[in-house]
Amino acid sequence: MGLKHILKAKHWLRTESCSKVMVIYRDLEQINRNLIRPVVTIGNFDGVHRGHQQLFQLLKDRAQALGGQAVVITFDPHPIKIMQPERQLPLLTTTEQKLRLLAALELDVVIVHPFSREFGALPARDFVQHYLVDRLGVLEVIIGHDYRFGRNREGNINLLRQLGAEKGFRVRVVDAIRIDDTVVSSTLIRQLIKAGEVKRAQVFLGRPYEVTGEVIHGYGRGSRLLGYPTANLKVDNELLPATGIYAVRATLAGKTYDAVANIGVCPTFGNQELTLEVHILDFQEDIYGQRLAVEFVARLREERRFNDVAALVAQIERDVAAARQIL
Ligand code: RBF
Ligand code: MG
Repeated sequence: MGLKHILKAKHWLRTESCSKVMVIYRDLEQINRNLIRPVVTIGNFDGVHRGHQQLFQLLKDRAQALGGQAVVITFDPHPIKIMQPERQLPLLTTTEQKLRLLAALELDVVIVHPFSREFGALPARDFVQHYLVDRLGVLEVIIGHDYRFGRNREGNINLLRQLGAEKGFRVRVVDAIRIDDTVVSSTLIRQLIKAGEVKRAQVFLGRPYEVTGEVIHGYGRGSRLLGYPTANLKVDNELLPATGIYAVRATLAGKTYDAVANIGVCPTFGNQELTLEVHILDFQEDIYGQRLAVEFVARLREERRFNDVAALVAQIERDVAAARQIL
């Protein structure tokens, strides 16, 4: 099921294990006291990294303790894209990836609210009253220590606690987590991916960085000239790792394969545009038009210009051997 479809209205996304179904709402206005004793968190959760994962675990624990539902409110587009469009903020996850990750974590309800200038201008108090209290009937809010909300980012933990005392919900604040003495943040992970440090990024993400896309027609040199056919991707994500050659895992129609990927301009041939190409090991099928997910496991080397095709082919052979070792 494609996400455009998922996002149209209320929908259900099954978790990997199929034991549980997560309900997705497309708008806070769709909620009208229909949630069960909701324990709620609010945020962008770009990357659904290990800090977010820990917060979601607490959310689930509290929901279970209170006999209620674990509810995530998030936004699409990301508020920064609307409020500060001049700021470059390549996101780690598409909304579809975010929803799949949240479903895999077995959350009960996700509300993906469409963020607009109008919504961003809502006073923090009104957001709490109209949505959290009136529509959701929130029991408890769990929130990151630095979370800000409402007009001019005026809402913070203190205001939320104060409103909670007035209106009868509890507030729990979660601190950033540290791994290897480093505070886990989406910003840090973006920097690592940009630098090609996919292994380090994986430590903070809790899984390899993944991009998705559709297989489109490339130059056709891969199979004809080199004997290494590549699937060229029309990438959904805003952020690609640094140019270079990577050992990756490619998932196609639910099946995962070892593969090598090249991100770059193919200086040997001088392409006009940056491409992501994936050569799936021991695989010959025609997959044009299909969707592919690519997980970056390790960076093998820089992209280089070779003087002749034979030298490039010899190097690709070594890349494939290196990828087999790693994967
Ligand atoms: N092209 C380059 O110009 N320089 C490279 O270093 C390079 N490394 C590659 C490594 C692998 C594992 C693969 C699959 C491709 C690589 N290519 C490289 C891209 C190659 O030129 C491209 O697949 C064909 O031109 C078809 O588009
Ligand atoms: Mg190709």
